[in-house]
Amino acid sequence: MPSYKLIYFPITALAEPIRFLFNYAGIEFVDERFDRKDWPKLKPTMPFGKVPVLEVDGKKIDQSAAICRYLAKQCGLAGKNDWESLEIDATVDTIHDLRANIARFFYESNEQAKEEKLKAAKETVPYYLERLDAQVKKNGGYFVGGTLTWADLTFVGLLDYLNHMMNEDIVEKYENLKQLQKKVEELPAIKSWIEKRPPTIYPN
Ligand SMILES: N[C@@H](CCC(=O)N[C@@H](CS)C(=O)NCC(=O)O)C(=O)O
Repeated sequence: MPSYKLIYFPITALAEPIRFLFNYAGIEFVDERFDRKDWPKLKPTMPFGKVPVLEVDGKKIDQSAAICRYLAKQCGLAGKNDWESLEIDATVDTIHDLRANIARFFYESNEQAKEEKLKAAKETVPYYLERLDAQVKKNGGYFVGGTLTWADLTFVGLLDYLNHMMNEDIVEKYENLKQLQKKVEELPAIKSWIEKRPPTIYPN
């Protein structure tokens, strides 16, 4: 088994689906959370100046979804056939589109532009959530194939970050997504990870 070190800010966000997968798979990893003030010094040492970055036997690789897919393949969460794998990939890309829509407003520093982008997010977020909720309903309580996949772990892993940015529980009105969140958070490996993980304190 290679040695794994996951490098990220001291928050959940894009690293959390990866941490969920490591825990679900029972694979040991070093969960390295650097101090924000060290980022300018660390940034040039990352392949594309971004994190999360996974070090595999000392080799650095980035892109959170690619890392998740790699781990999912190792623990049977990547679909039963190519079609399911494609559905999972598409779902994960949609989840990241949703995240990008929210982040667009959240990280806007111009007050007026932020207001407009929030208005846009308030329309696009329900658009995505209605469809994701219907997808879960249609697929027996999971996003794909009636069984747990890394699309489910991605969604639930990102949820507290999305909630933080929207300043509300975004799945509150979506029964199927709410049930999915509950199911994932109650998986023994995920439950014990959530209990022991360091608290996320988002910067103001
Ligand atoms: N597509 C990449 C996005 C990575 C990304 O945007 N990372 C942000 C943090 S969430 C980052 O490194 N920001 C600091 C910077 O750009 O200097 C992934 O999914 O890993």
